[in-house]
Parts: sequence; structure tokens; C-alpha cells
Amino acid sequence: MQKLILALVYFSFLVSCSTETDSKPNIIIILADDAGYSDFGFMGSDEIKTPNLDQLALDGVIFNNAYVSASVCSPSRAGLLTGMYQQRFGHECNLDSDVNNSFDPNQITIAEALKTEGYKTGLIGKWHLGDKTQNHPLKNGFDYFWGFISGARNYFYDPNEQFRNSIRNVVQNYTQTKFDGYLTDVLGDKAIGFINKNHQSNNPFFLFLSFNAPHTPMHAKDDVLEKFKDNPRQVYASMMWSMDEAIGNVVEALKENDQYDNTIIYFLSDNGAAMSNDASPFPFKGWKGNQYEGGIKTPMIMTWKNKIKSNTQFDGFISALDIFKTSLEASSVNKEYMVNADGKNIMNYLNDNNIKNENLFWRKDKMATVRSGDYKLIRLNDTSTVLYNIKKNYFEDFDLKINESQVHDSLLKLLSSWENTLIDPNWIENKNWNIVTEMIYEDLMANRDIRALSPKDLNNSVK
Ligand SMILES: [Ca+2]
Repeated sequence: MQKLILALVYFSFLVSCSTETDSKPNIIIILADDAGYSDFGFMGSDEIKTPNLDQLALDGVIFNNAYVSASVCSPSRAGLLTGMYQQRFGHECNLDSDVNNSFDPNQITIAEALKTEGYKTGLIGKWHLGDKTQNHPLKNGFDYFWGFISGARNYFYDPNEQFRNSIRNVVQNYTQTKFDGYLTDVLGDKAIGFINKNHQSNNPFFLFLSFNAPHTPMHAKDDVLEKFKDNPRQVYASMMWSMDEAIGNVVEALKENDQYDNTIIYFLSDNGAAMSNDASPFPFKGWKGNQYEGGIKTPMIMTWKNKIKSNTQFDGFISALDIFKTSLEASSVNKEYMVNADGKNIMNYLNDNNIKNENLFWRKDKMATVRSGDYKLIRLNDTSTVLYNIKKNYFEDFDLKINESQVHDSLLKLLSSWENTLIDPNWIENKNWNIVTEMIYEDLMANRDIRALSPKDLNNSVK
């Protein structure tokens, strides 16, 4: 432990020296929504084309073992923005569309922390952390917001929106606004506007570019659909193409402003493939909403030309929670803002070939999981457990609970001790979704056919 503290002190010394000559890095988190693990060129897909992200990946590091802290949108974002296991402040379950529950405004967000070092902070796109006054992005560290409060919305503007009081409406800061064209393009353009404006005023900036693509509804542009007319996943492929194009434009704007080398760019998806949008969890079992690899493992890249070697691969465990501390230490934010952070500083580990993977945890109501070294234990309802060796059996279909009972028991204990650091969920999800999720877990754990994918399947299935 003492060694770790010394290492941290040494690292911060290096950072504080270098910041006297270098300007603080800009920081951009680009988040996709419900994208499939391998649905990217840089992850090996031939079917889904992402040339700009592939280039971004080539310019930095690809994390081969990166996880988000939740299998659904809202808690994953609560973890990402605070660097804390979101269950520690009760943000354990997803927000329903009629939200009567929301993000705890007392938690420190990455945007709030970066503002203390003079950063201009912007959120472009989806929020999904609650619609109460105290939940607004501008009350949680952002100087600028262009996007929508809800978890999803149409990709084309409907003039009737102006007469509706809906969290799906687009707003600029607090004022309802409108847009022309395709939303994914517009989010890219708004991001470029934010970058240009802040660069011209010589401010370091933090941008959270939070695409709703490729979340439902499945809307794409006609010309892109035409390009992918023979693709078996035509609409999804088109939505991914447009997101990639928007990201390419953002990178181009950074280059034009001579800011690319001094900008940390993270790209990841907020959770695994959804079953409703044609995303693929390949090669994994599970999907959005459960804690099998297909629900929580994310494609993730980080680019920082000034500090990270191009064409790097990293195999150690990475958590989306790490983005918080990595960014704050890179920008010399006072350590008092990191005392609650669960993540680590990725930069301290990138060149370490002997990295020891830490333990990672998940919980959503009755479903909890721990990953420790090669092993992963999944627990349902305090009673039912399965143990997998992910290294040997990444598809998670060979339960080692009996054969390796000592490992099983030690992981179960580890999970319980982590749970002792949590509070009870501030809310739980819709009852029918809970029933379905539980059935999905039972089926996945038993390696049998899935009886129901959503509440509408409940009447047709035998419980
Ligand atoms: Ca999502």
C-alpha cells in the first residue's frame, strides 16, 4: 500500500512538472449507446464499417478487457461520470421512462471536478440521469448542454415536439430547441462548435459526446441506407456508419485546431448489445440487461497522441470507472475530488507488462457478479450461483461451482464484502422487467433456450 502511495506521489510530481510547460489536455468521452461488442472494424467486424474509429484506435490503445459498471444505460452513466460504483449512492437500477427517481446531485461528477482546473465543460447528446431540477446537466458540472434528458428519442425532428412537454425534446441548456437533418450528424456538428469555441478562447475543455446511436428507434439516413442496401443489418449498419462519420468530423476539427495531440479521447459503449436494435454480442453470451460478458464487456479505446503510443493493445482489466481518475490526474485536479473514486489511473498501468488484474463487481437488484482474475461468479437472488473460468471459457457455459468449490466460495465472499460498501438501491425497475430479467438469468445459467426477451413475451412463455 505504501508503495502504491509513493508511486502515486511520484506520478503526480511528474504530471505537475510537465503541466508547467504543457497546457492541460482537453478531454473527450465519446459514448455509443447499446452497441455490440464486435460491431466495429477495429474489433474485427467486416459487416459493420467504422473507418474513423478504426483510425482512432490505431492512433492509441485498444483495451481488450474493458468493462462498464452496469448492463443498462442510466447506472452505467452514473458510474462513468463519478468514477464510483454507482450502487454506493443507490443508482443501481435503470431509470424508467416516467422517471420518478434520479441521480444523486451530491455526488461529484467528472465535469464538476475538471471545472476546478478551469475546464469548460459540455454535454452533447443523451443524459438519462433524471429529469428533476437538481438533475439537469447544468446543475451537475456542465457549462453547456445540447441534447435531451431522456434515454432515447427520434433521430429526426418532429415539429410537434414544440407543443409537447417531454424529456425527449431537444434542449439547448434550459431552452427547448429544434434541429434540421439527422440527429447523429447534428450531435457531431454541435461537438465541433463546442471545440472551436473553447479552443478560440484558449480554455481546456471537457466534452461528453453522448450519442444515442445505435439505440432504438432504428432511424437512418436514406443515402446511407442505400450504401448498405445489401447488408443483413442494414439500418443498424447505417446508424453505426453515421456515428462513425460524426466522430471522424470531430477528430478532424481537433486536428484543424492543432488540438488532436493534446486531447485525451475515450470511446466506449454504455452497455452491451441490445436485443432490440440488431446489435450483436458476438462472441459472447448475454446482452444488454444481464451481467454475462455480452452485457457488460465493452469495446474501448483511448487516444492521447502526446502520451500514448500508437497501435497499442492492453490486456489488463479496465473499468469505465477508471476514466474519472485517469482524466482528473492528467489535468492535475486536486486529489480531494478523487477520494471517493473507485477507478484507477489507466496511465499508471499502460506500460506495465506485469499488471495484476483487480477485482470488478456488478449488481442490479437481485443479480450480482464478481470478476477476479480468470474467474467470474454470477449470483441470482442470493441463492443460485454459477462460476466460470473466463480465460478458458469466455462463452460462460461451463459451470465450475462443484469442481472448483473453493474458488466459488472465495468469490462469493469477495462479492459479499463489496456489497457491504453499498447502500440499498434508491429504486428498483419495473416489475415485469424484473420478472423477465430473472427468467433470462435462469435460462442463461442453465444453458437453455430463452423463454422471454421482454415483458410482452411473458404471456407466451411458461414460467
Ligand atoms: Ca445503453
